[in-house]
Amino acid sequence: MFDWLTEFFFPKQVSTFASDIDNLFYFIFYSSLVLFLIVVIGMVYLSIKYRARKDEPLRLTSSKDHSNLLESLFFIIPLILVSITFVWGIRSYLKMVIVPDDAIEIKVTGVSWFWTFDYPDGGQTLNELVVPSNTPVKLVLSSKDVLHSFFIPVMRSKMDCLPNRYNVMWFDATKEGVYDIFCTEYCGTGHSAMGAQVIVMKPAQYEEWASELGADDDSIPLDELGARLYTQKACNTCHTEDGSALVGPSFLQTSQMYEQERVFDDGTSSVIDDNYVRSSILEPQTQIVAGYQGVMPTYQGLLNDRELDALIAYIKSLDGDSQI
Ligand code: HEC
Ligand SMILES: [Cu+2]
Repeated sequence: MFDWLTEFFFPKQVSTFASDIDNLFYFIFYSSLVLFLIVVIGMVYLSIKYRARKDEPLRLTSSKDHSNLLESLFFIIPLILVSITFVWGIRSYLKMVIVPDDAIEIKVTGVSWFWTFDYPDGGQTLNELVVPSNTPVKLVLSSKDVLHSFFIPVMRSKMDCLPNRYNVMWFDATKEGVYDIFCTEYCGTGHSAMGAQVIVMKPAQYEEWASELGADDDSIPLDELGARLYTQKACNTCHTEDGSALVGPSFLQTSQMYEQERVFDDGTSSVIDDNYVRSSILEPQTQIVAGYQGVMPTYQGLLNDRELDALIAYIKSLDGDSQI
């Protein structure tokens, strides 16, 4: 009913503790606003009332310059406000850090510049976190390279991702839907592209989705599987299909330049063929295309052989004449 009011400052509230956190913010904000108005309006009023007037003699301040009542109030009111904030704050904080025992556990890994999610029953997604609604979900976060930070605004939930150690956060989503995820730790040129989405499904729907996730893609033709991997594995955050260069060269260009020389930033060159594409995916740092930066992450361990074949077939199919 008051959605417009709560969404004025904050995005939708989708987790169990979101409203608590927002309400604490409103409490601090509005009590500060009230105190601000009392002080400022009082000050303006008194300075007008007691301003110096030309034709009036100087009025001396009353000798009653001290009030125990007023001074106690000045002390007690802020003390009450600060105590409420403290107790409320620590209770909300504990709710956010104590993970319920029955939470399902999903592993989140930040990689420059995408996210991978590993599910309890096997299977992995990229840049798409799928969770059941009304179920506690525990996320175990880490990073493959630099510092990242995982933030789901609608859940009011955020945690740093560090290489070589695990951090934990959790939430219980109350509404089905698709919501944004951001990286909130500046992590290099691709930082702003490091967005993902959380898809909240009904628990039954999630079960079905999770059981299909592990299922193999053997029946799909290679180039179609490749096209799917292009978005699933986040190649599309840095490569396009339409010829325009993004962080990396367009796959259309790679496709059109098949059997031609690719020049690297150290002056060497190599013919673009299947082996070149494969090693570009698995060992991107060994040959850096001239004019680009060596920022592509390695996909070693993230793609199996069929998936590599699929990506190669897909890239080749882009220039129209299919050479598979
Ligand atoms: C973070 C950005 C980024 C992501 C994600 C990324 N790449 Fe790259 N890629 C680059 C950059 C930059 C280059 C050029 C520099 C180099 O050669 O390493 C490149 C180069 C390549 C090349 C060589 C292209 C040519 O024409 O010489 C291939 C092939 C390639 N990437 C495939 C992929 C595939 C397949 C994926 C997804 C599985 C992917 N890349 C994901 C940034 C990225
Ligand atoms: Cu990041």
